[in-house]
Amino acid sequence: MTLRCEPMASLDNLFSHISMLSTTFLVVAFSLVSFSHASILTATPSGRYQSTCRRIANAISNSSQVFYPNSIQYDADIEHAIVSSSQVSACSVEPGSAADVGVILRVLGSTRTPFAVKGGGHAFNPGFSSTSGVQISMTRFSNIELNNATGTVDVGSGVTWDQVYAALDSTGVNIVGGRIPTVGISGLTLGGGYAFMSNQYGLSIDNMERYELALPNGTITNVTESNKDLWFALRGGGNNFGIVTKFTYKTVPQGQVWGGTLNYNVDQLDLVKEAVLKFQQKNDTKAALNVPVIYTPAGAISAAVLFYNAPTPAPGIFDDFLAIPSNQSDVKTRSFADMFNSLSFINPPNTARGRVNGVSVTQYSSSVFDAFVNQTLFWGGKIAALDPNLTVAITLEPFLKDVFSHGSDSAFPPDRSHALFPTAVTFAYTNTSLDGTVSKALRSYSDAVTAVAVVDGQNVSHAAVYPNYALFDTPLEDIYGVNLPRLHAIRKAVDPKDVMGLAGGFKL
Ligand SMILES: Cc1cc2nc3c(=O)[nH]c(=O)nc-3n(C[C@H](O)[C@H](O)[C@H](O)COP(=O)(O)OP(=O)(O)OC[C@H]3O[C@@H](n4cnc5c(N)ncnc54)[C@H](O)[C@@H]3O)c2cc1C
Ligand SMILES: *[C@@H]1O[C@H](CO)[C@@H](O)[C@H](O)[C@H]1NC(C)=O
Ligand SMILES: *[C@@H]1O[C@H](CO)[C@@H](O)[C@H](O)[C@H]1NC(C)=O
Ligand SMILES: *[C@@H]1O[C@H](CO)[C@@H](O)[C@H](O)[C@H]1NC(C)=O
Ligand SMILES: *[C@@H]1O[C@H](CO)[C@@H](O)[C@H](O)[C@H]1NC(C)=O
Ligand SMILES: *[C@@H]1O[C@H](CO)[C@@H](O)[C@H](O)[C@H]1NC(C)=O
Ligand SMILES: *[C@@H]1O[C@H](CO)[C@@H](O)[C@H](O)[C@H]1NC(C)=O
Ligand SMILES: *[C@@H]1O[C@H](CO)[C@@H](O)[C@H](O)[C@H]1NC(C)=O
Ligand SMILES: *[C@@H]1O[C@H](CO)[C@@H](O)[C@H](O)[C@H]1NC(C)=O
Ligand SMILES: *[C@@H]1O[C@H](CO)[C@@H](O)[C@H](O)[C@H]1NC(C)=O
Ligand SMILES: CC(=O)N[C@H]1CO[C@H](CO)[C@@H](O)[C@@H]1O
Repeated sequence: MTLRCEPMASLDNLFSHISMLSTTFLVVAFSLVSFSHASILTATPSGRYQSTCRRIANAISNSSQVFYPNSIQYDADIEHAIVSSSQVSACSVEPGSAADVGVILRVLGSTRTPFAVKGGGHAFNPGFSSTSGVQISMTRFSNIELNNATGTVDVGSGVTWDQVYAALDSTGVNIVGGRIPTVGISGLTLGGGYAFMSNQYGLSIDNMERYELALPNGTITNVTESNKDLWFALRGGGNNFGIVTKFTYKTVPQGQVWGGTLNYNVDQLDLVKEAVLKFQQKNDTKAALNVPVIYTPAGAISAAVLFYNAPTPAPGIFDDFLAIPSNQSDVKTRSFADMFNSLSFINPPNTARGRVNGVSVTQYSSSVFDAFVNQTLFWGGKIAALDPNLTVAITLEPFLKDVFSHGSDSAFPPDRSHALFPTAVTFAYTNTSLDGTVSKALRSYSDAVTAVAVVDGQNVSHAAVYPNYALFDTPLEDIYGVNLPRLHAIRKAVDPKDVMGLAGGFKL
């Protein structure tokens, strides 16, 4: 059965959403209009890689195409979720077959041309899926195919999670993946994949059947559990081992869910903290909780995204959150796709610049919660003085202690014996001179919270940072830990000419 992809409607964003509800906090008046990044970026394309572009155009089949600046396709291909992740490339290419991805990799490798691979384009780190060389966009890999007999879904690597959930809506099954619309399946799955259903089934990488992969030398192969090394490496190892053209996920049963968002005002933070502390004592695999905390000049405001994987939650599980006075609630029984689509407001507008870092802790204790709030207010205040458009938004995401017990050894996480709460800290801003300042702030933020967690007794001074949240200069040891030597060895064997080293990312 082939399912149709539904395009997403244009998105609201978290901060304007909350502002609409509580007009006192109109601190973040982001425009909701989306722009093509080509019209924002000022650089002109380098002439340097034009011969590579032409060689690719001559080598690919008619299912694929090369595009140049001043075309609609080129603009779409270099576009990212935030503007600081977009770059002016010499050309873009939209491969239409796995074989052509192999052809393209061979040309790029033999000419040593810098390139980038873009799935959903949600990387916040500059250069991770953008380049001044050849921009590859996987957009033509758009198929979503459910095979209910084998309990698997094939998903093309250009697909985004909203398209997946729309296609699987009312099929009675689902796959374990992203929580926010427009994020790509590719980057999320290659880095790990924290999901609403992770307490029940693990990460996205714990629910894989197969990868169709264009190896760095251009050969197309299927990677399954029987390929010991690549199976290990692809689950968390990012874009180091080739370009994935198709992900085959195992399905899980899916009925109606219960959930939605509660928005709280400034003065409710103590109650939110108490509720978070109590929630972490519970042990229900069907329950998931995300708590955004957002900087405003008047203090930190918070929200609670509640999720229960059944039409009715277990008695009492979310009562503490429901009891806190809230300005708005859309918590109800609904389809999974409807719950998911209601969270599109968490995306920053695509005109913003942005940086994210992950802070891994094993518990949101009282002092760790306070440290997150303090750092959010401290850096929010400092940087808002340089950019009134700043938003600082973090998301607390507690999981059960055994969240990593649902899968086998993988590149990430390096230690599956206990949970790490990955905690995304996001800065979105428009002042173009602040990139370095914000990166420094994020490092300092992370160090400060980690120090408090260590004092709290948490063994996190070298806890693995989630690769999909980690700031670009995070040392590889702090992501892959004890797995690093094995990953280096696999990378050398699979990519002796370091072709994937021509693309940005956490490079092994
Ligand atoms: C609003 C928001 C919500 C998020 N929610 C979640 C969440 O719920 N759970 C979670 O775990 N993470 C989440 N993330 C983090 C997310 O997993 C990463 O941003 C991820 O990198 C996005 O994947 P992408 O395909 O959209 O990004 P891209 O920028 O396209 O790619 C990211 C990386 O993957 C590489 N890549 C992309 N496609 C391929 C391919 N086909 N083959 C090889 N390499 C490839 C790129 O080269 C790049 O290095 C969220 C991020 C944002 C911004
Ligand atoms: C693409 O090429 C194939 C042969 O390789 C041909 O059969 C097909 O008609 C071509 N399609 C288009 C749109 O040109
Ligand atoms: C797929 O299988 C599940 C049981 O595993 C069933 O509930 C569902 O109705 C099936 N869906 C379709 C579209 O056949
Ligand atoms: C990968 O596996 C699928 C499904 O079994 C098969 O159709 C495809 O031909 C395989 N591809 C390669 C390159 O072996
Ligand atoms: C959680 O519940 C499961 C059984 O449902 C049990 O095996 C596990 O030990 C419990 N964990 C904690 C921390 O209570
Ligand atoms: C808040 O953060 C600042 C900056 O890191 C630090 O100097 C201060 O001690 C922190 N306050 C508390 C109460 O932790
Ligand atoms: C942008 O940030 C710089 C510091 O990096 C600051 O000097 C400048 O005043 C800021 N611009 C505006 C318009 O606030
Ligand atoms: C803030 O946003 C407004 C409106 O988009 C813009 O005009 C202004 O230049 C931005 N300020 C900074 C410091 O970037
Ligand atoms: C602490 O964490 C490190 C990984 O960061 C691990 O190697 C070590 O075994 C842990 N120590 C204890 C006592 O759990
Ligand atoms: C390509 O790389 C794979 C994996 O290392 C290897 O098995 C294969 O022989 C290589 N193919 C060619 C043509 O070199
Ligand atoms: C319950 C609650 O927090 N209500 C707030 C909703 O927003 C308005 C406007 O900001 C506040 O005045 C209320 O206190």
